[in-house]
Amino acid sequence: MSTNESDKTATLNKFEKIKAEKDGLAIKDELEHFAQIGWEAMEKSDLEHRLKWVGVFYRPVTPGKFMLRMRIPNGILSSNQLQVLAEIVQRYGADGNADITTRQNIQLRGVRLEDIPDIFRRLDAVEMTSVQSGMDNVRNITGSPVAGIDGDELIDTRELVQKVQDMITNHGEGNYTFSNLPRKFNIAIEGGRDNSVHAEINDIAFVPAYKDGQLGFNVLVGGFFSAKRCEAAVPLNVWVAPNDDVVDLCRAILIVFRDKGSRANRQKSRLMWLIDELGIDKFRSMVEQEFGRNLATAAEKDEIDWEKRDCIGIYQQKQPGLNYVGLHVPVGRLYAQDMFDLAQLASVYGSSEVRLTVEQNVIIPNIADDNLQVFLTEPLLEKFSIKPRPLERALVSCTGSQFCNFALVETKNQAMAIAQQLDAELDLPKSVRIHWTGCPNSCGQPQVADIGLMGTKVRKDGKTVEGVDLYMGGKVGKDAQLGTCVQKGIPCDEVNTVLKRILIENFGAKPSQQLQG
Ligand code: SRM
Ligand code: SF4
Repeated sequence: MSTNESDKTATLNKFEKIKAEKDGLAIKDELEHFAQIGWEAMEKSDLEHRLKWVGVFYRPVTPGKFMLRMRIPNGILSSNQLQVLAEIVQRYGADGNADITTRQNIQLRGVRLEDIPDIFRRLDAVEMTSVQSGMDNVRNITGSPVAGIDGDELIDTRELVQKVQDMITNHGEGNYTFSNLPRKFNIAIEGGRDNSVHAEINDIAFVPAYKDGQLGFNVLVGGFFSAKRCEAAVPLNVWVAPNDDVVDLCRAILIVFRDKGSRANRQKSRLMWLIDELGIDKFRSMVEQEFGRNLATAAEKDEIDWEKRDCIGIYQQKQPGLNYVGLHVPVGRLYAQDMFDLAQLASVYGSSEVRLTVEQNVIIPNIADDNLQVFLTEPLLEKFSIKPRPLERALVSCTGSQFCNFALVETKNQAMAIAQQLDAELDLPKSVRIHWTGCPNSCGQPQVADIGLMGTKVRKDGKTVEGVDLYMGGKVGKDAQLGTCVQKGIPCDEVNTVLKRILIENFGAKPSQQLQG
């Protein structure tokens, strides 16, 4: 080893050393063996880290019951695929459930390691994969949840998202070219003007824009949240046509990140840190070199003003006579029976397709006008409403302490209980987006919410109790901006009172007529 190389190795962080010893993806050939020896006999670095390269997450909170993070490109899956996921969680009885994630994805819970080879065979049979969904890989790629069915859409993102995923994962087989990035990486492709994917919080975001009359994408780079720093993505000053150039540009950016990104301090390894180090112009020219041809400069920003939509409720599609219906799934939590029911509803009334949103909800597309009224009488719609109350409607929550060992607070149950109570106590002119996140990692994206709540520990009456830091001012869609922390350390048992005051003072809430009467 040369001096330079040994210097480089000396500065590698713990995770880089683990990856240097054995690429995380190599684990995919050892799964049968692990299933036989059991998780207790596995080497720690394989158990706690490398399994994440195939989407299998060891949960210290529930040892032996693993989480399986899928890849669901553009958040679209067939009834058949959803049914297979339902069968997997059903097998685990009370331990089995699933969460729709803030990346339009699904995570399964309760999974046993000994079942993984069988589960992977079943996923393979329905063309699903969980490969490279954790650790230093590209996460689920998000796209417009109403791609191909929205009358106002600009670009149908479905095929592009799939192609980018196929390039990165080698069609779901796993791809060593991108299995050792310096850090996690997020890609989003927006197809409308309402920024349904929160473009600006992704490492690469494609945002529709006209250049010389042609529709394509402006490209933003470097958006991310971390405990140390949160940044909105910045313009790369690039416009690409909505074709394979999107795939090639992702490849080029990933290669520059892979080869030049910092592997020393893990808190400073996301793409934005590299952009800072190089400057955006140098970064752009390195990407262009890797891209192999000239990149067009960005198009003028499109000035059409659209409000962010949540897609809950009934909407006519661009296809005459067809509708999509958005169902509210409280904090994204699904049980096996819910998944079977959703799959069945989509088959009976729609086109056997189910879609997910980054707000952790579900859309069933392609319901004919004639079937709509009967569909609306289905019992599942009592649980997954098309008309939730204003606070429940826009509630988002990360996993929290029920399953996540980083969590400083319980999130999902608490978020629901408080939203339901405030919905009962207040009349709101419109829904207010409240996002809960259990720790500063910000998986629940409190910085994009009207009101964000980030878990923390607080001293109250001489005791350490669960609390939150309060974020406000997050704006999505046009003129998106990140919210900032406005109040620190609110004990959880005081959150209700604090939110009530804010909702009345800032969001036009009034004490409920029913309560007054
Ligand atoms: Fe996240 C780590 C859950 C979206 C930032 N995230 C984790 C882990 C894997 C930590 C762990 O091992 O326990 C959590 C798994 C808990 C569990 O059992 O579910 C976890 N993150 C989630 C999910 C499930 C939250 C949710 O309830 O929806 C989301 C899964 C998305 C997916 O399908 O892939 C999720 N995480 C996000 C987002 C939001 C987004 O992508 O829009 C962010 C902020 C955006 C970003 O990454 O820039 C996010 N997660 C993090 C971070 C901080 C990253 C950093 O650069 O420091 C960590 C910790 C880390 O990577 O070191 C983390
Ligand atoms: Fe876990 Fe923290 Fe992410 Fe919530 S924000 S899922 S508590 S890592």
